[in-house]
Amino acid sequence: MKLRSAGRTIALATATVMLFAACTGGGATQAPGGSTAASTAPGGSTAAGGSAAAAGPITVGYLPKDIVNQYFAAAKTGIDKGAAETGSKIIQVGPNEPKADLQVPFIKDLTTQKVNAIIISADGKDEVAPDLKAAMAAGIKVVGFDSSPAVGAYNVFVNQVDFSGVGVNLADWACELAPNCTGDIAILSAAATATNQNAWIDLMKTTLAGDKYKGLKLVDTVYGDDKPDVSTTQAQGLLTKYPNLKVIVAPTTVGILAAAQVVSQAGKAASVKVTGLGFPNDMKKFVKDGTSPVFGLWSVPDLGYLSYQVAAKLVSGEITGKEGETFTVKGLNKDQPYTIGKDSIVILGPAFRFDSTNVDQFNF
Ligand code: RAM
Repeated sequence: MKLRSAGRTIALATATVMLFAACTGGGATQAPGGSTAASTAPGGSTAAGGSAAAAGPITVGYLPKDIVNQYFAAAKTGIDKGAAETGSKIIQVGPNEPKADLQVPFIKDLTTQKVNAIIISADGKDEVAPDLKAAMAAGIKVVGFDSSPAVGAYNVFVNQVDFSGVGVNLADWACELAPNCTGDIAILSAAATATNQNAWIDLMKTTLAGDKYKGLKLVDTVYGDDKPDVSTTQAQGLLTKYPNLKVIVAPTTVGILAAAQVVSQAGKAASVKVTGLGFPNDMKKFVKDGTSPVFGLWSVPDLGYLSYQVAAKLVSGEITGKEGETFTVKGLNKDQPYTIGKDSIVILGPAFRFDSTNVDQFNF
């Protein structure tokens, strides 16, 4: 799915902003083991076809890539909103840095705790798979979101947007920002093992092979590990190593901010542009100073809210994760049904394109 046109996006922005007003407390980072909402007996059930609101309280382990990245705090606001509707308990756990081997002990611990469901953004799809499979064997429902565990190691993966759509958008924005769609471009990614970034990058490369992009030369892909300091160093390294660089493409909210700061502070906004996936509030000033005229993202709280609802519906038995199953979530997808697709993937959609015409209308 391609990002929506500016006109359509503005209309959707209002809904997003309202959602944020309704469900965020400022997006503060949660400490490991923090919880929300009242805890009651887990394992509520509902008749098949019933809404999640009728599903009763459950206990859900929330395991983001790391607990420092504000992206996952934003997602948690949506998870908390869903939990609050049913009195469910959310147990947030996770590493201080996005490393798959550091996620494994948390999966084991949540399994021992016999939570009803785990919502995970995987730092590496294969590393976490054996323990997620063990959790599933113990009766725990596993919802991958944002960055997918390996197929077979989750019941449903909630994807923010269609992978190939993001790949096309990244290539298109680079083309739009490079003079006459020509010159050197480089990618500043998150962790090298991140399933979501790797999928987007692969599909961006496929897109770049098209005739329209023949003037663009992808000179490097570097990894900032979703850490501000590492991302900053990597962005500085790109500027030094590639004096003719025209665009840095950072498909990570941490990387795009670091790259924009580096380019802006180096006084290079006239010759090097930054694009990718970022929060409007982080990037507004870089839209204005010309460093980052266009970038995109989806509603991160909506992604969390949908992930919670999918977890609740799996626990209640309303869905099993089988391809072709449908379900609705009030307030999302214009109240129309979602359909579980191949590899048990559900796509949130749509994402937004941000530029000078609309970025000020967003507040997240
Ligand atoms: C970072 C993380 C996250 C990704 C966003 C776009 O915050 O890597 O997984 O979805 O960027």
